[in-house]
Amino acid sequence: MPTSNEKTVRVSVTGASGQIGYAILFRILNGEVFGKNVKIDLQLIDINVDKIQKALHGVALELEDCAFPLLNNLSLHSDPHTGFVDTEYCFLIGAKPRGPGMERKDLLQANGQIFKTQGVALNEKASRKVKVVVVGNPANTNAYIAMMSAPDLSKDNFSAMMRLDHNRAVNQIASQLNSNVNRVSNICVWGNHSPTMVVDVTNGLLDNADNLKDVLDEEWVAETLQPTVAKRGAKIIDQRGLSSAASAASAAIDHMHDWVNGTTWTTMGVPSRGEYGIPENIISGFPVNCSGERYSIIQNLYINDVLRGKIGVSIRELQDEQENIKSLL
Ligand code: NAX
Repeated sequence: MPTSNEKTVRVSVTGASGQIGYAILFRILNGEVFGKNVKIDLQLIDINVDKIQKALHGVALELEDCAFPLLNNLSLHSDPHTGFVDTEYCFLIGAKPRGPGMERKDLLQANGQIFKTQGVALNEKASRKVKVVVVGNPANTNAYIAMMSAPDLSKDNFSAMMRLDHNRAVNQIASQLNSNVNRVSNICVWGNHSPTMVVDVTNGLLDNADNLKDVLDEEWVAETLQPTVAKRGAKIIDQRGLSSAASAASAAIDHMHDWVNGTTWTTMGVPSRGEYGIPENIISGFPVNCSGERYSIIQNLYINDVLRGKIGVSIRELQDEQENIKSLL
């Protein structure tokens, strides 16, 4: 029997009938983001194409068949203006895949239009405290477009998912040290969610005590860790024949969970206010702490010249992406 102080949150997920959608929805309703006592109004959005909407209905039937006690209400949408009504937590996963012969700039344009429409819809319909994580690629620039298209919402409401890169790096470090992932902390990933992203272990710790710099071989970090993380997505496509889905869903859950529940030292793609010389409004991976449902960029970290140069390359890539979609804004 519901009690009067039972909490309900409103959550929207785009691309809900895609592969990441299929991997994330069941975990959200199992309480893995908001906790086991928080009920969920779930608003699923996918495009207005018969086959896709039919698939979305199929997913909804399965969600119902799980008899999740936390599912308060389920609604299906093809229009973000209805799917984002009063939404408080928003997973923007849906995006167009890169088609044959399509260049990155064509993908930027095609997806830019989607994220512009969604930003406008969030501006009009979402809760003023909505937390948005953009997963659909190119995630950082899509998040930028959504943020710039929602001038009545705070820029703090928008983020891009860099957590898969972060989790991949943590796993590689832990396995190199023959340790559990829980023993590795204080690492981050700077820049774009693309092969230019930069893994930074400068402040990393093992067991909250030993500096990772002292226990990891510097050459391994530069020559193995960085390229392994950068090429991991391509390797998964090569082996599985499909892009990362369950691991991407897991990272999106970690991202939103930590934003909502608090954490120390993780990576989020968030808009720069000029931190570390990164130009304002560039959505870059930054090391953050989260508390009270807010993130804060960790300040005053030492970055050596080599890392600074690599981060610069990734930031320039983001600036080029912004230049490419300028006409949309
Ligand atoms: P799928 O192609 O399986 O699913 C995408 C879904 O989005 C489809 O159902 C499609 O109809 C829907 N969609 C397209 N346009 C939409 C719109 N305007 N509104 C609502 N829904 C729309 O892709 P999936 O494997 O689920 O990947 C989704 C996105 O995540 C892709 O852009 C992918 O590149 C990106 N990824 C991002 C990652 C990250 O770390 N940031 C990692 C994993 C993944 O590659």
